Amino acid sequence: MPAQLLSQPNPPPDASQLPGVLGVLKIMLDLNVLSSDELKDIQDFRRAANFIAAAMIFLKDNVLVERNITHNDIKNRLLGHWGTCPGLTLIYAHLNRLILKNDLEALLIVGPGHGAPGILSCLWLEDSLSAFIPQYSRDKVGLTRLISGFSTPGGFPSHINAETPGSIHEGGELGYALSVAFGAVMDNPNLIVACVVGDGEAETGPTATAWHGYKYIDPAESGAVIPIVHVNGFKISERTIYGTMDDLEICSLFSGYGYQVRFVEDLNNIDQDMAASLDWAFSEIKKIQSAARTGQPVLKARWPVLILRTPKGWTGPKSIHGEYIEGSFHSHQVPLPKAKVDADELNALQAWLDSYNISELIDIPTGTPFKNILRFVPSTPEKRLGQSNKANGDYNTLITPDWEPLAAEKGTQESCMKSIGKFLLEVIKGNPNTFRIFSPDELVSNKLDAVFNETGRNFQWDSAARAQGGRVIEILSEHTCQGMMQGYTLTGRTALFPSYEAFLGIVHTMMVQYSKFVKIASPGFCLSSPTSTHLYPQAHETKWRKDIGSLNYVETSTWARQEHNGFSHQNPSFIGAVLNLKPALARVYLPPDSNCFLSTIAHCLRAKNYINLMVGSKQPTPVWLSPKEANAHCIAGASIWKFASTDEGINPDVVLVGIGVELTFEVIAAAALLRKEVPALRVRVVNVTDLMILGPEKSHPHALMDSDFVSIFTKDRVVQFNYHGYPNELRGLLFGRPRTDRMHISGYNEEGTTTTPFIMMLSNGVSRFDVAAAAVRGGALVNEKVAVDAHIKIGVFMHRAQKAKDYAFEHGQGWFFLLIFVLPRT
Ligand SMILES: Cc1ncc(C[n+]2csc(CCOP(=O)(O)OP(=O)(O)O)c2C)c(N)n1
Ligand SMILES: *[C@@H]1O[C@H](CO)[C@@H](O)[C@H](O)[C@H]1NC(C)=O
Ligand SMILES: *[C@@H]1O[C@H](CO)[C@@H](O)[C@H](O)[C@H]1NC(C)=O
Ligand SMILES: *[C@@H]1O[C@H](CO)[C@@H](O)[C@H](O)[C@H]1NC(C)=O
Ligand SMILES: CC(=O)N[C@H]1CO[C@H](CO)[C@@H](O)[C@@H]1O
Repeated sequence: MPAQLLSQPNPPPDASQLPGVLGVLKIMLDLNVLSSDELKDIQDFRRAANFIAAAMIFLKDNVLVERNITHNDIKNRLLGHWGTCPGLTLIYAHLNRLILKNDLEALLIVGPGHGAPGILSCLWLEDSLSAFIPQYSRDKVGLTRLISGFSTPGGFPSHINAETPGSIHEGGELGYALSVAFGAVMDNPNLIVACVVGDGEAETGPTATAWHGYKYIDPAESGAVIPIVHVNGFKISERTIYGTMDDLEICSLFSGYGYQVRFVEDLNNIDQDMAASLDWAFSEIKKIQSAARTGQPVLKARWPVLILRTPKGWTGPKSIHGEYIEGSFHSHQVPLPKAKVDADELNALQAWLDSYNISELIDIPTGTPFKNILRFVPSTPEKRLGQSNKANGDYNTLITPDWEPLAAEKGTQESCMKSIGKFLLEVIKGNPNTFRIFSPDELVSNKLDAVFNETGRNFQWDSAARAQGGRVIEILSEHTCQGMMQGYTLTGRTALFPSYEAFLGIVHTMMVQYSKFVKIASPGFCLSSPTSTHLYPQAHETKWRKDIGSLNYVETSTWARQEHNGFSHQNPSFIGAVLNLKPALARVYLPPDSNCFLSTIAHCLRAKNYINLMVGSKQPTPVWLSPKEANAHCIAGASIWKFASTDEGINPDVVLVGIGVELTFEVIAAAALLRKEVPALRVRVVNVTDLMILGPEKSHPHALMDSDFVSIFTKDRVVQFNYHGYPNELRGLLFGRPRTDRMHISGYNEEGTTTTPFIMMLSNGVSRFDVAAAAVRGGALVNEKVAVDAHIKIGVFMHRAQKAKDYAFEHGQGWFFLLIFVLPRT
């Protein structure tokens, strides 16, 4: 059956031309793209790669099958995924040809990352493993290590990860390969990223939305993705949706997404088919790119997509014990799981491995591949998929502007988001090709739109926005924003993901997967905290990976100001997600005012290899600190706010701690109330901007020494925390600090509705009245003067709270920031 080309080709490079009506046309292809020598050599490469991949799953000894295999040669635990490997080696072999032919700069992103053996075998063949990990030399010793060590302690794991040279994607949780690929090509005009999407993976929500990625790729400024859907028909044990779709269905679906679809499926001629298809895909890309690069961009350009149909577990055993293996889900993992004990399975394995005739491909005595099979391996190491600089260390240092000129005046009110919007505008000006913002349609809502003074949205299907180099991608898919940010960051650039607080949890597990990659990858961790000489467990496990920028999140539109959206928009749980990461990577900041936020974001965008979460308000809130004070405060992570404390905080009866903008505001308001109503009470107000300082000594590089902790929070006084997030998170952090029995934590308590901001504070027990009452209770334990009429004062505060509630119900509005705001000038 000849290969088919379905759906209409790209319109000629004429900006005025719209794509025609959907049609299906079949074009007979020239299936003599490869000469007979080339065909043999590319088939031999695949055959060698498939042998090595299969051997990796089974053999601990006799790895080149120099004698008949015995049960003793079989690994004790058989781990790995065979089914996807033959498809991956086919793609790899042909990408090499495409790279060599066109002198490309290319990366491969493998959605079915469980196919690690298929990729590792190709990396060994092209000698990219030993370039980073010398023990995997391209000889018998190295090959023996690779095969026998795979999936055993100390060897390569069974999923693609940061240890895999050339990889920029943690290959465990499926669904993200495509969005990562789109992020990687942005602002990399010469880069081609081939992206394999499994047909199981293609069923995921994140992949479904990522198909739209091209609508955000400007072919003049960015490179291109070649998506390859690997339709092998099965997932772990069920058929795939794509496997049951016929040509017209698949073609209609992808045409609707905006692609030109081409099937690669002629099993008798798969190499000619694949070679011709990749040539075609690349030539279509070139057409689109050269049109855009000569000032004639194609509106709604139709980019290529390949649909690769090969049997799952192709070239593996056909069947065993009466069950099909090749072409069925039985080949997904280990096709002969009892090979260690079952004679039939052992014989089947022998026959399977023999079928590759490995002695024709590798010189058995030395373990080196014969030259012909390496014909298409690029001779320049950096051109090999395993050694591209794009995957490893082309880090562009971000130029961060001074934020002090943008600072608000102490004593005024300013929105944290408006302030950092102005800062981001400067960042964009200073870094026109190495910084992007990925946002789920919330940039204006989050009050970050100052950036639009300099830049725009980069939406190629919007004729008003396209081809203008916009630095902002606004797609209403948190998954796609996250994936693009990952791809962009891991190829050496810097990105920011601002989001509503409530919805960042959508990418929780994606962020965790990414952090696993960074944990294994990053060399740059500071190993000791500034306050201790203790060394932290080394996070950096891959010595050869270089620095990358941090992943930067800004959470705003927080639960504290959801008076219009209400309960559905209240969910600070992403903080906890970041807190649970490896401490060396995780950074959570809740800057109390806009100057502190500026200082924080400037730091985060400069910092490398972290996951930074910054939480703040978009509403105008008091500016407590001058730029100089803000800097000092942010460096310290927490400090005693003398102006809000009694006697500058000396010798307190009670310590009140604010964490988060609104919650700190309530603490300061409580302190002012107490000064007036309970003058005998000695109050210390503490601001915490960096959550990580709270954890027990040595638990985190930022964690305070116990002695410093005590000097801020005292040895024995009641400490009342007013915390933005879920109280349990703070409890978890504080566990292990001296005398936690005196610490009380109020925080978001799952109470909310469409109401006033102040009622939101009241219903979660974090209002100034709650804080003031708690302060009196705590202070009464050590201060007789406070103790005598404590219950009366507490009654007054609770009464005032009720009055505030009544007022809001009567008037339909509250007085959030009206009440008291007298900032002493210092
Ligand atoms: C999000 C997610 N859900 C479930 C799994 C478990 N899982 C691992 S492999 C797999 C099937 C993958 O099928 P496909 O993408 O077609 O890959 P291939 O057939 O090429 O192995 C599943 C469901 C996973 N890794 N990630
Ligand atoms: C290896 O096994 C095959 C059958 O699988 C058998 O024909 C052959 O004789 C065996 N060779 C040796 C050296 O035992
Ligand atoms: C392996 O060698 C045998 C015997 O020479 C031959 O029949 C078979 O086709 C070869 N297999 C491959 C995949 O080249
Ligand atoms: C944006 O541009 C407008 C009009 O040119 C100007 O008034 C405003 O100050 C600018 N804002 C920033 C943050 O530069
Ligand atoms: C106003 C005030 O007290 N600010 C303090 C916040 O923390 C920093 C760092 O410790 C101090 O330098 C500031 O004085």
